[in-house]
Amino acid sequence: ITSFDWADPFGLDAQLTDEERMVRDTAEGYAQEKLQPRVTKAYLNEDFDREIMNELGALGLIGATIAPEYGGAGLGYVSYGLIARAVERVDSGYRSAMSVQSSLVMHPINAYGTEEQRKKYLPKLASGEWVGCFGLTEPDAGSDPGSMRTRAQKIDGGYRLSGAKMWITNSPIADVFVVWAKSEAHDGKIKGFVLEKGMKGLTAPKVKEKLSLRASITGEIVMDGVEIPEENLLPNVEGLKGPFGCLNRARYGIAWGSMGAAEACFHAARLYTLDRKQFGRPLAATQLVQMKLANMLTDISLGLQAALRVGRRMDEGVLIPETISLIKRNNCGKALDIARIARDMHGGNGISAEFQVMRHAANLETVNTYEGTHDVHGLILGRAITGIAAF
Ligand code: TGC
Ligand code: FAD
Repeated sequence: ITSFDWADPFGLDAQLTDEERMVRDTAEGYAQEKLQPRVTKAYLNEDFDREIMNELGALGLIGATIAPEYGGAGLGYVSYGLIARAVERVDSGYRSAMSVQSSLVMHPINAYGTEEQRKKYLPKLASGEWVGCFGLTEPDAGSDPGSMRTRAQKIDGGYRLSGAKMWITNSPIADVFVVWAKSEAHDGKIKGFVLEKGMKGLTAPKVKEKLSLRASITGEIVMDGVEIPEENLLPNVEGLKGPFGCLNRARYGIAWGSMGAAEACFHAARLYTLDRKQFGRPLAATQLVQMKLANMLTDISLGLQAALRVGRRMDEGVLIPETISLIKRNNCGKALDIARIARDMHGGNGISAEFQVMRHAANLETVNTYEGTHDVHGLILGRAITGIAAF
């Protein structure tokens, strides 16, 4: 019989390759040494430090799955997941910045773009010299992106884009905007376009007074007849499968990332309740507290194993979107429950920024909502189970 390791019950570590362990250690080291010390202030001041993109880029943590010839690290999806987990252990907002750039901006340019677009954009996005954002959601089209109003009108030599996107991570600081619009020249089908900062008619005002994900910057994208050349169209995809192809990858990363935030809360709750004494004994000596810790450990261990399974399949070239919905929904929902319970276990201290857990809980409210809400992923699974779309 081998002894039980409460921090890694199923031996996740032993299921990784040497390369994956190295990536994990690099990401964990950076996140704990460089991100953890600045997160509380950034969160309280609602401030995203732009320099973080360059730091992530310098370590190869942006666009990790993109080929080295375009500035990526050429790693697999399990490595990408481990990066998300390490970064989100500190803050979901930092993971957001990384996953939007990697999965929602670099991936579509890599997968749907031309060779010229790959050469022009990917290396600068990988290094963090440029920041990218992804505009799908609109004020009146969130869970139902097919009802978007943004239009691309054909003009001589290119397109004119009009419309507004809402709740866009990184947009106020973005250099590159991947925007999805219904294109007149393509029978009204959804196409992807690459916009650049400074184009006439393009603005990206910041969304202020968020009570969640405050260390991440969020904004609108307002397009008032923005004219772009033909070469800024992503030619190789049309329809909703374009943006969904990006979302598959980001949602997969979030399934890992949310478990990182959950682990941070679980470990904090364990240490706190071992240390804190009430009624003459540590809180951890009570049955209620032990049950909560056992539940946390169970959900985290199962969630990580499931994410690893999906990642291994993706690295084998097998991508089943419903399995990504399953882990995105489960892991975000469980992480949010864990963070709320960890907050409760810290008593009054739990509401203080110093103890971190309430920041994670507030962040996970967003993580449970964006990239497809908890219920929308339930409906995606419901459709797959019954054959009936109930959206
Ligand atoms: P539906 O009829 O199901 O599909 C339309 C077309 O898309 C294809 N498709 C997919 N392709 C690849 N991967 C997937 N996961 C796909 N899901 C669907 C499908 O085959 C079809 O193709 P075709 O060729 O037949 O046209 O579409 P629907 O309109 O009924 O959609 C329903 C639903 C609920 C599944 C979908 O709209 C949905 O997922 N809604 C949630 C929206 C969402 O996730 N938004 C995310 C915005 S980005 C974001 O939140 C970034 S936050 C990032 C951060 O800061 O970390
Ligand atoms: P709605 O779709 O209006 O949903 C409201 C509620 O209704 C939810 O509980 C939902 O589950 C429920 N609901 C919806 N449809 C149904 C149904 N058919 N049956 C039952 N219940 C239903 N988007 C981007 O494009 N790019 C980004 O970078 C980005 N970043 C974001 C960052 C932050 C901080 C936030 C908060 C959001 C971000 N989003 C981004 C948007 C995000 O993807 C949407 O908020 C999300 O998809 C939900 O859309 P909605 O807010 O319009 O809610």
